[in-house]
Formats: sequence, structure tokens, C-alpha cells
Amino acid sequence: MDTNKTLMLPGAKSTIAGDVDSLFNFILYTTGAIFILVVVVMMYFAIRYRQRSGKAEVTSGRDYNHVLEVIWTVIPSILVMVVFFWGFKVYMKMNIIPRDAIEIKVTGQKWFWTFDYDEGINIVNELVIPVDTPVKLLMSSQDVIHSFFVPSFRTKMDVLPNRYSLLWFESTEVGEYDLFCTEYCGKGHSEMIGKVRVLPKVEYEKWLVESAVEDTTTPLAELGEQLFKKKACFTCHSIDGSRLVGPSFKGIFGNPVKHNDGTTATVDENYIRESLLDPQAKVVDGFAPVMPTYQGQLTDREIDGIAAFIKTLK
Ligand code: HEC
Ligand SMILES: [Cu+2]
Repeated sequence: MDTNKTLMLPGAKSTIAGDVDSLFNFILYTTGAIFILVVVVMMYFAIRYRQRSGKAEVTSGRDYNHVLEVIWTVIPSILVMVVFFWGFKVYMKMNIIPRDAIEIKVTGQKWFWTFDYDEGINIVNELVIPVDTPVKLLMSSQDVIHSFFVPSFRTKMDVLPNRYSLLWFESTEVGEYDLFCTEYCGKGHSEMIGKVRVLPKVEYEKWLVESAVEDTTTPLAELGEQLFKKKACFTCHSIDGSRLVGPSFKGIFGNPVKHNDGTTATVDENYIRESLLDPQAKVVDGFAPVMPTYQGQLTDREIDGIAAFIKTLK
């Protein structure tokens, strides 16, 4: 994660970030200066013309000053125009997507991010991109409104259900950056955290090739444990027996589980497979039917791995 700990935003690491910061600082410092000026003048008048014992109250007879009127109309108008045109220029730069941008599909859902690449790669909570390359994100939500925010890139866009939104940026430095959801989206909102991993171009190409081939060598239970983290199952399931949004995996394998329709089933490989591909088919008693389907997102071997992993959690 970005270790740049400051009161302000973390270091600017995209092509647009510098523009955003300049405009932000301009607004901050001009309003700051005006604020100080107003407070100082106000305090001066309050002291200078305070009521003193023995003296009659004096109120100025003047109620109009042409020069003052012109000054405090013209200066703020100019400032507002500057902020408008400056902001418009940066806004256009943020919204005109370069033709050569690589496109990645982003899906937000309670409470994690999924990134789909043309190469057939599908990862959760980690966006991997090449440095110095424009990246276009095509975003949508499976449920409620989320918002995609990378502070280091100064870029943020709402992610909506039933509608696509677009966002582009170009990172300027290799590294790992925080990714947050900035639209309150329910109980797990604060855990809807990911990262953006920016790789040198050559390494990105290598990553694409390596990630596109299926992992057939990792032992099943280990693969399942990796997926538990990679697919963000942990946002809803614990492995230590504590109850989160979903039931804990600890000790469930081989034991009966009660469903909200009164039926009972034994947790085995088939049951886990069904839970992943058609989660609402049987809903565990006492839990809401909010488990997302992993249909099309997990290979058979990966499902085997998850079952093997759950089996180890005695
Ligand atoms: C958004 C929260 C959420 C996420 C993410 C999630 N689940 Fe679930 N899951 C639930 C809930 C809630 C239930 C219980 C209700 C139901 O059965 O649908 C559940 C039920 C299950 C069950 C049945 C458990 C039992 O005791 O009978 C399994 C197995 C399961 N999930 C596996 C997974 C795996 C593996 C992942 C990651 C690939 C995952 N879940 C991701 C919410 C989630
Ligand atoms: Cu969210």
C-alpha cells in the first residue's frame, strides 16, 4: 500500500493528478487568503469601533461606496471565471479517452471488485496495469451504487447498476496504490478495498501470459486457500468460526446444515459446488441470500480446490 502518509492526498501518480492538484491548491490558497483577510479586517473593526463607556454610539452615515462595490464584484467574478475555465479544461482532459487505451471491465458488487481482461483473466480486488499506458475502465455494478476511487491517481467515478460508466487514467510510476469504494454500499463497505498494481510494460506482458494459463500444479487445498483470499470470500466468510455476513467455514464440512425452507443437507463437494454456482438454490437458515454466484468465474479445478480447502477447516 502507499506509504505516503500525509494530511493531504498521497503522492500524485497519474498524468491527470498534477492538474487536479494545481487547481485544488489554487482554490485552497485563494479562498484561504480571502478568509484570513476577511477575519483580520473584521477583528480590526470590532476592536477599533467597540463601544466604550462614556462615549455615545457612532454609526457611519455612509451607505454606498462605488469603488468598493466595483472591487468586490469584479475580483470574485474573475476568480470564479478562472476556476470555471481551468476546471473545464481539466474535466475535458479527464473525460476524453485516448483511442489506444487498453480496456478492462470492472464489476463492483457487495463487497468487492472484479477485473476482467480481454485475455480471459479474471481477478478480484487487484487491478494490474502497465505504467505509462492509458487504461480505460468500463464499469458496472451487480447490485447497489459503488464508486471507484484511487487517491494516488486523483480519479474517481461512480459504478452503477443497469448502466455503464467509463473512467480512464494513465499511471506514471510503478508501484502499488490503494483502491477504495467511496459510495456507502452497506455493511461491508469499509472492507471493499483493493489495490492497483502498476507494472513496467514488459512485466505486464509477462503477467498477462502467465495469468492466462490455468494453474494446474498448486495442490487443491492450497489453491482453495489462495482463492479464498483472491476471490474475496473472506469479506463474508470467516475460517475461525466467527459469524460475518455469511456462515463461517470452520467445521462445516461433513456436517448437516439447516436451510431457511426447513430442509437439511450435508456439506460435501456437491453442496459446495452448488453454493458457488447457484447460491440462492439453498439458503442457510438465519442468513440473507446475498452470496453472489461464481458461475463462469471459477474453473472446475478451482471449485475442487475450494472444497478441499473447506474440508481442511476442522
Ligand atoms: C457478499 C458476501 C459473500 C461472498 C463474497 C461470498 N459468500 Fe458464500 N455465502 C454468503 C451468505 C450470506 C451465505 C449464506 C446464505 C446462502 O446460503 O446463500 C453463503 C453461503 C456459502 C456457502 C454455504 C455454507 C453453508 O454453511 O452451508 C458456501 C460453501 C459459500 N458460501 C462459499 C463461498 C465461497 C467459496 C466464496 C468465495 C469464492 C463465497 N462464498 C463468497 C455470502 C457470501
Ligand atoms: Cu461499494
